[in-house]
Amino acid sequence: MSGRHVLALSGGVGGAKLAAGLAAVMDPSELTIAVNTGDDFEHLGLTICPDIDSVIYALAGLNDIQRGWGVKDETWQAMAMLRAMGEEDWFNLGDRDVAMHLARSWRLRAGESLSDVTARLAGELGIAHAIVPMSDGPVRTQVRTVAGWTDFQRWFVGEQCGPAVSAIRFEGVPGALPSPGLAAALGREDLAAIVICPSNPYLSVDPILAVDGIREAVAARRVPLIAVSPLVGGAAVKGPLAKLLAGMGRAVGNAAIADHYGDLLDHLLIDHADEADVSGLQARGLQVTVTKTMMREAADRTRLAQEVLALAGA
Ligand code: FO1
Repeated sequence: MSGRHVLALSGGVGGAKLAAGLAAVMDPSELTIAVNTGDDFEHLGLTICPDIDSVIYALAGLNDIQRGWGVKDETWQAMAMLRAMGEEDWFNLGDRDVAMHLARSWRLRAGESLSDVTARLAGELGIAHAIVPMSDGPVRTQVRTVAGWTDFQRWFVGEQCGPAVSAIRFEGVPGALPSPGLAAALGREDLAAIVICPSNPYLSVDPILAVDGIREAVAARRVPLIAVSPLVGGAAVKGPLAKLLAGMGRAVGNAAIADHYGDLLDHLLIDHADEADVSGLQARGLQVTVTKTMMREAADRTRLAQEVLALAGA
């Protein structure tokens, strides 16, 4: 492999961990992290971009590991005050975290693009690597439950993923162009690999692939597409993936992940706990690496990143 650049596609928490691992072992010139913005929404007049925030906080070393989202050493005075004033309190904005949403929102309102705002805020927090939104246009994930179509965060946080999901759609596509950073990374002569971080295929990666031209560009690539499975031991590490699969009548296993990505996928990294999946995955022509995919410590993230890069030849 002659290329050196890696394009990583990431959702929130799990994806952000591998993205942080890649950033820890790669020069900023070698990595583009394109992030799902389907989870974004407007709340209390602020534009919240949860997956961009998760990636920025993870790379800046500011992420709260226990909670899984938001900033560490957080306090909640603003929420308490909002509650006292009878404002909506189903979505928690910490005192430190709210600064991110304030800074992003006024800059967007002043006419800056989401790409520019993201690059600026990440840079100010000391991040040298490129974190780019999948698109500068609004794309909003919605889920269909018995109650009808619901905005993603309303279901995910407001309803704690309770109601079963029968369909998912991404409002704004077609019509949302890839961000300049994502388009540039896909077009690079020195692209070595596309890496799908361990994020939810349906809720975090599909929105990225749904952006105008991205699925086609990824399908037409001349480089390997390497995914890290978001499943460990036949269960989702975090989030509603297992519930979504069950709702589709699918067993919670790597076969479902492989089926979902189909021909796009060349190589799947799975956890030791799922070793039994290897022969079935190989039988469908996939290359499979069995490793430790659970990332509890910084050392886990960098080791997994190194393994992915070795497979990419980058
Ligand atoms: N997740 C929660 O479960 N509860 C919250 O109150 C919450 C607030 C929140 C605020 C800012 C932010 O950037 C993320 C936040 N998240 C919260 C996480 C987020 O809803 C999800 O983890 C992602 O959208 C899924 O990737």
